[in-house]
Amino acid sequence: MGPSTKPDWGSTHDARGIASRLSSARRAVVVTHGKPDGDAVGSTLAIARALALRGAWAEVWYIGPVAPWVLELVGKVPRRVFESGQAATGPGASDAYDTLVCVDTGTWSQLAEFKGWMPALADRAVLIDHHLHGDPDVASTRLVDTTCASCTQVLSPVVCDMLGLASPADLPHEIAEPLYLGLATDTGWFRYSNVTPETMRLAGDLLRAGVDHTRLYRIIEQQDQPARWKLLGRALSSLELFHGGRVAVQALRLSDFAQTGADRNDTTGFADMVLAVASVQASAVISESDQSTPDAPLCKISLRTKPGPDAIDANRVLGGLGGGGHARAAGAKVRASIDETRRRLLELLA
Ligand SMILES: [Mn+2]
Repeated sequence: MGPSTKPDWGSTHDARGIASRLSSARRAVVVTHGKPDGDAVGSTLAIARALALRGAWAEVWYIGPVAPWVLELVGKVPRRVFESGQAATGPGASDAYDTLVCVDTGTWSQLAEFKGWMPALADRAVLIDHHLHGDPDVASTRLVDTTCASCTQVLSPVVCDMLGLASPADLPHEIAEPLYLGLATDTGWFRYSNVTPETMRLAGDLLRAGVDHTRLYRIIEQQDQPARWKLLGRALSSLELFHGGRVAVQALRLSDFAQTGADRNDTTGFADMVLAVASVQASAVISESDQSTPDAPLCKISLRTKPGPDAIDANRVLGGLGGGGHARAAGAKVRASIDETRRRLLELLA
């Protein structure tokens, strides 16, 4: 992921243009991808609070499940949480909202629950993202910067402009905190290859604005239940190396989840951990979906790859299975058994 990487669904506005558009909002609904992560939550909260400071009514609509820490950070921001996989009711083309803001995604596949009503608001939709791929018809007004490590990094000049501030260091704490949250989590707490001088400068400015980074780390990273670590034990026991040790695959069956009491979200980070093995260039976790049946098997792949001269493009590899994401982190869903999914993945990585 080099700084010259151009998104395939471009920006229509710059940060200033987006800020001026958002500054005229009166009633806004803010959405993001399902199972919102730190960047999705950080982006929604930062923009909702900036809109509120500008005198607008802004509410955040999440597609669950939401992790327990989410509600701790949401505070007083009005929010609704919809169930994953079920159409979420919305305002349609009504005048209830003059602005729709979509952050940290721009693909219909990640917004499926909202698809019944979102297209009717496309002409008053503002999209802010840092992903390489998206559907241009999600929003007519877009700011997409793939050189940014997080969506909150794309957002930070926008909220500064909305509030008339010269530097993120001047932001109120309630906005600096969610911006830092997105930056820290999407960079693996500033370890991933997407970290740039601009990332670190922004992090410094947000600390100057009063962010308590040790509090955020505790809230996000030190909340595991024992079941997750039991599941990790299963995942590591399943670890196999292929292609001369370059490719690592862990596999989790439905029974692993059932017997440990862990849930789907508990696999977060498992693929990354195995990149610690010297020979491994690509690390995958294949997990059987809870919608999988013997007749219609369904598996989820999560792929992480190491940066460097021999870097494998995870987005390109999983594109071959109908998935995608970033160069170093991507995902896919495959209608096949674990064994067949592994076979197809290894073929693409050969
Ligand atoms: Mn993100």
